[in-house]
Amino acid sequence: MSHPSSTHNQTQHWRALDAAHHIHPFSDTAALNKEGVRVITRADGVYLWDSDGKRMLDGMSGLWCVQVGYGNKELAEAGCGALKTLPYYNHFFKTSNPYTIELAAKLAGILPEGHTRVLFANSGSEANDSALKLIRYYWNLKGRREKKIHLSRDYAYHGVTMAAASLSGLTPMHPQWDLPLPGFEKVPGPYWYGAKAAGYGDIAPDAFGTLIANKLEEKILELGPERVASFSAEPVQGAGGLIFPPDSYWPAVQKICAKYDVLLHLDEVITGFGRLGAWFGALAYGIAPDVMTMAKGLSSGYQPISAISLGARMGEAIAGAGEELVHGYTYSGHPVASAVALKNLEVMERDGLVARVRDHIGPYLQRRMRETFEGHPLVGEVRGRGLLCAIELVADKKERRFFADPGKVGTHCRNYCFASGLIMRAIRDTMVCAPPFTISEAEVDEMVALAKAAIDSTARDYGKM
Ligand code: PXG
Repeated sequence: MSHPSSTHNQTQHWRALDAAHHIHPFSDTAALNKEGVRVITRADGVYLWDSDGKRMLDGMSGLWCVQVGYGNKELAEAGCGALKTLPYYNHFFKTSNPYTIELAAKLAGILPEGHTRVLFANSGSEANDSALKLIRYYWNLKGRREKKIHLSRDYAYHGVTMAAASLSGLTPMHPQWDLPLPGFEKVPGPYWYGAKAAGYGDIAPDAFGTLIANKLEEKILELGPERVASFSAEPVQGAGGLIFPPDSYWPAVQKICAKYDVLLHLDEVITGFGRLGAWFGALAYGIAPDVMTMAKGLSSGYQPISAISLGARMGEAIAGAGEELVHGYTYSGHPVASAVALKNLEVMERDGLVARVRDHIGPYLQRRMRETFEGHPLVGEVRGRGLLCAIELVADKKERRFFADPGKVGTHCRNYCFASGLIMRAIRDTMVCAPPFTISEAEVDEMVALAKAAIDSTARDYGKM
């Protein structure tokens, strides 16, 4: 297969230009420039190649998004077709286009009940920002102008706009920007594995799920239900450490939101489009959200596109408001992105990729991970569902005690992964994977073997083996 360039000089050249002119997201620019970036030049299936020709197994689907795997020609052709036919037009001037119309209708067919209307944006952050505006608008339409507080959870990741970062519960995301904005409040998340370290004692998962849901109720009562507009949450927390709620959590949260008339906003940016073996986390956990946001897997990451879907009560109020909705982006429902997303959903449906995650490759990955790591001296817990899996590296397995300097051991392990050609995320000391839905059993075996070698080496370096 052709390759732009694999010479060492070419890599040096790109590194120098990147260091001189390009500031990277979530990176220490000075440190990165000293080290030099890895230049990714091509991808196919579950593999990436860098400019020196090194091959890597992408256990993260990019950033949790490449559901159909790399190199899908049908998606490429759908994008090319739209680029040639209608490279751009907008939806502002009483206009629409076939790609976006068909995509909206397709989404209405797979979304949870009542979610028949969607708006489009270009990223998960924008979708969440838009969702919060729509929540405010809904309450204003209802004459409940005092409902302005947005609740969300510790460890939540909702993106980086002023509002989405305010909604996020990862505290390092705030000080550089004087965030959160006023009116954003946090409640604890249902991180059962961390419960003991957080001082909750030896509590069973379901009891913990109920206890944490009750903290939401306490917070609503403390702030005054008449002031609380919404509760935002990821069905499974992703970038915060792959936190799966105990079974008791979501039913309790749903009841609390209904009881106090708090709109439930589900952020399905990671969990949407089959990651858990159901089209949405809402369906996997039986949640009925008022508003949902989605991105990433909507186009398998092939194009930047996101969507906000409205459940019946928000949809009817907003679509029937009888006045201009003063919101929208130049690229809302971009024809090329819409064409690619539409093809992506068609391919996922036709090839049964969600069922594959639910019935075959998801269970296979979960079984292989558990049998390989549950007895490992450095591993406290293996948790996962569908094609999401986390391996928690701990100082004391029996006591569920974390390492004193969170992130150090995880980064150490991630460096071993990278060196051996495996891409896994380290979130604090949790190793995380979310491979493409097209991954084969043999590729899962390869991923597990590389992860095992990296975790064994880490364990030896920390005197655990
Ligand atoms: N919500 C969730 C749940 C996400 O995971 C966003 C919103 C924001 O999406 P955009 O498209 O604005 O980036 C995300 C994004 C990581 C990582 O390191 C995760 C994300 C983005 C970047 C890095 O795990 N998630």
